Amino acid sequence: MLPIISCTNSKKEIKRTITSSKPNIVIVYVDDLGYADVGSYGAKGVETPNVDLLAKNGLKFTDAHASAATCTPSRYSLLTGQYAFRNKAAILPGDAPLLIRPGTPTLPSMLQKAGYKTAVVGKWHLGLGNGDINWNTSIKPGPNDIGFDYSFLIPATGDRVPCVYIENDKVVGLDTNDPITVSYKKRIGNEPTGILNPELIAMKGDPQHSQAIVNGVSRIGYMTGGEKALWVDEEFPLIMTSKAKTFIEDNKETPFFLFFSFHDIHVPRVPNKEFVGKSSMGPRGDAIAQMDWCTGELMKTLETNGLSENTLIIFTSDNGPVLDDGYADFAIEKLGDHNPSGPFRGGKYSAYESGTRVPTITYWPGSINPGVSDALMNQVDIYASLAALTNQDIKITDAPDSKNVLNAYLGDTTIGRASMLEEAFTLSLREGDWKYIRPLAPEREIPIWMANKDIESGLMKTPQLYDLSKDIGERINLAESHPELVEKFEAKLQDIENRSTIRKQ
Ligand code: NG6
Ligand code: CA
Repeated sequence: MLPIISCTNSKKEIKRTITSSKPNIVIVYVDDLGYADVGSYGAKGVETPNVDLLAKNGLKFTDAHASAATCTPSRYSLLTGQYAFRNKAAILPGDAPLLIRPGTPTLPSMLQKAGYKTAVVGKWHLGLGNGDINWNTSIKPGPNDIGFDYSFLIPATGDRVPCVYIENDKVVGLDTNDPITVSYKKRIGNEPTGILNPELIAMKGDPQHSQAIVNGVSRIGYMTGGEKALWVDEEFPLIMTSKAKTFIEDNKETPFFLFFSFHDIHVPRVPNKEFVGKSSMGPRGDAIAQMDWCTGELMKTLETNGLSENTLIIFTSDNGPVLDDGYADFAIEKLGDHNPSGPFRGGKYSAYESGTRVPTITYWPGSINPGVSDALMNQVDIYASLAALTNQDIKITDAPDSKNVLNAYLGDTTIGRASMLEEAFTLSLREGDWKYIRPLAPEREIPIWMANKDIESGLMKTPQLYDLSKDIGERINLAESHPELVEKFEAKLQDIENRSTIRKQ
């Protein structure tokens, strides 16, 4: 039975049947893409025709959030339906153990039960193995042990070693006579580093990004060996789209779920020569153009295989925008009049809205009506919403923070969440248009590298309270004039932390 979606909103009653309860599902997950970094959300200085087409013919959200202002926590929430603080998820080094332990209910394992073939292609950054990884054997557990049938990974981030691809648990192209060793603690081997040999690198890194040099770019962490397996950053768009294409074509007869997880527009921004100069903003803008091209290639693959009308695409980002994130790539100098955060304050890392409020589009021709939705949305809900779409019962202990807001994703209601958490280096609560930012614990300080980079962290030693209905830019702190609201919202945050307000079934 196909679900009948019916709802009333202030404008009109919509009653219709979606075309399938088992559509293919593609999550296009861009890295560090800010709210206004694509044309349809207000970008200047770069064109994004493919993403704009998704927005024009799909549903464009204005208040949709990654669950955190950095990558690992957001991905953790997306894949587990749990807020990341429950597992103390924070940005991981490249040799961290797998954060989502085998046996944990996950979005892909839920979809496997629903009969889907599942894949992740692209950036992972959720750890691998059990600690003390041997990169020269099968690296387990990994994504294939928590619900993915196929995986092709950048294991951590583009700026962290090891700079090799991992396909289904194995380093691609590894010569066993040239084994890989990785260290995040001390220099290993005698290879040059960014600090010792600045003459070898074109794009200067900050001290953290000045360790191993791979493909002329210095990275975080040290590695030796694996010469033949090392990636070439400029090839990312071609390799990733080709892996995604193959997965789609191989599985077009069964429902499939593809988590297409971009490296772009994270640092180091080293776009393919086809995209160099495509924007007026230097590498950061060119990386946006490259991301748009890859998105277009994905859409083309679906079209040529006759899958467009039977595929739900969710396009979004893992956190807000950042300009200087470790390399001298002129992101600040060449910005022109582009504003990556749009009307919102802050950016990546920040507790202000731009930390988590990201461009989000759902696209499913024939099943989602084009439009704009102001519903309050959070990626932690994708799990329960897709479970509802695919008729999967999920236990109360599975995905405990995830709510079924499928009707909002499909555009049948403009009601999303009433309240939700935003995770940064502190926790914030959105309650409708109110935003409460918890003060930083007395013993904690704003990380020095953040302060040095002029990042508006949103961290303060005193509470902050904003009324976004009148103050979208979070400039007028109402905490002192509304102590009763501060108290109420702090109590609610603690309630969520103590799990007493998790999904009821
Ligand atoms: C930070 C890195 C930053 C980036 C980030 C992870 C420093 C000073 N900064 O620690 O460059 O790699 O981690 O980004 O090392 S994320 O999008 O994967 O969360
Ligand atoms: Ca990110």
